[in-house]
Amino acid sequence: MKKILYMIVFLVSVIMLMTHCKNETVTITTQTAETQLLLSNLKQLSNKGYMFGQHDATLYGIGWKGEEERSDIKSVCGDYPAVISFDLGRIEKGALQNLDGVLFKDIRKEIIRHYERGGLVSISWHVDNPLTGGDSWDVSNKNVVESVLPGGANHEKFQGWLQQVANFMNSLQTINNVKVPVIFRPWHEHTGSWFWWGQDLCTTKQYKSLWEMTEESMRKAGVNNVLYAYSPGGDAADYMERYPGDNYIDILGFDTYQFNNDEGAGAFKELFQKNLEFLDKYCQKNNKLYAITEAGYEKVPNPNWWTEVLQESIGDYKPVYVLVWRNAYEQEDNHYFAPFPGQISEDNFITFYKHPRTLFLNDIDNLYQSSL
Ligand code: BMA
Repeated sequence: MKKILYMIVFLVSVIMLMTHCKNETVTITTQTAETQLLLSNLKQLSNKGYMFGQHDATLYGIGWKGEEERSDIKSVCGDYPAVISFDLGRIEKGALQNLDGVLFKDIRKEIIRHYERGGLVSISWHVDNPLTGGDSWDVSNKNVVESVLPGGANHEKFQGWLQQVANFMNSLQTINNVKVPVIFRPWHEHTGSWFWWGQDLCTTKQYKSLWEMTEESMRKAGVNNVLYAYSPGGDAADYMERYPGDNYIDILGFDTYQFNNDEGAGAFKELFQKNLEFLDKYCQKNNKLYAITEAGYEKVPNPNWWTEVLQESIGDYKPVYVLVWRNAYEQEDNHYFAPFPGQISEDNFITFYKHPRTLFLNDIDNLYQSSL
């Protein structure tokens, strides 16, 4: 009898040990050496100046698409933006191209190329609505976040969607099998209510759980080449309300655009200063980085916008980068945020480019080497 009891205790211990080890391998996936190096290099770089970036910069621009080694920024100032961002919207459904009609294989190629140039890559995710079948902007139902969390009707389905994102992150490998470190910036602009994960569409607890679940799923899928960025769209007053916590976030950002013609510049500057002041204090105290994850003035109708509005709004603060949104190639859309040859802010952009604190690709050393 005693023997049997010992046997049972032994077997239970072995099973517990195995389960424990299994969990360990799952949860203790640390970031790759390149990802850790990138983070420390970014911290040093923010003392030198702020990098300039643009979304989809090398994929298309005004009047062109899919040309190698081209970008509207480069056509204007002769240099690449130091940061390029890309969007994974529709990857969750296994689509071949994203919501802006760009093939994921081209996005992957451009990410690896920009890494090889030594520049920084950021990734956003305008994920479709898993409950209604609509897009990110479909806010017709307020239970979407709840439905993807553990216990929700769409939880399993959404785990599959997260797996698609993880597969893409894991596929970002050079020919030497180095995994390319990227910034991942999901669940952005949640302080507004225009995305299904926005302010009025879920509770604070649900929003935080969404982040926790996302990062946990990435880790379980072996994603170890990602730094996470948080980017509300509002102002500093409600900045921390839904902050997932320092354990989840590497870079604290914000998305702020100028609207309503030139009179909007005052409001833009004010919001910028308020956010930057708050972030500067918080990040110094907590050893974090901050960035302007999205900014811009559509069609840049102010010829001096770059120096008189953007640069002045940033002042002496130390964001690691400022990124403007895309220059859509369909000219008739008039949806662009950076200058291109002939655009009215072109000359002023060159002045902005030459300023010692604005960093373009040639101003930075390779962000993945320890020479910084
Ligand atoms: C928005 C617009 C849309 C685009 C989306 C994702 O701000 O540019 O046209 O589909 O970003 O890139």
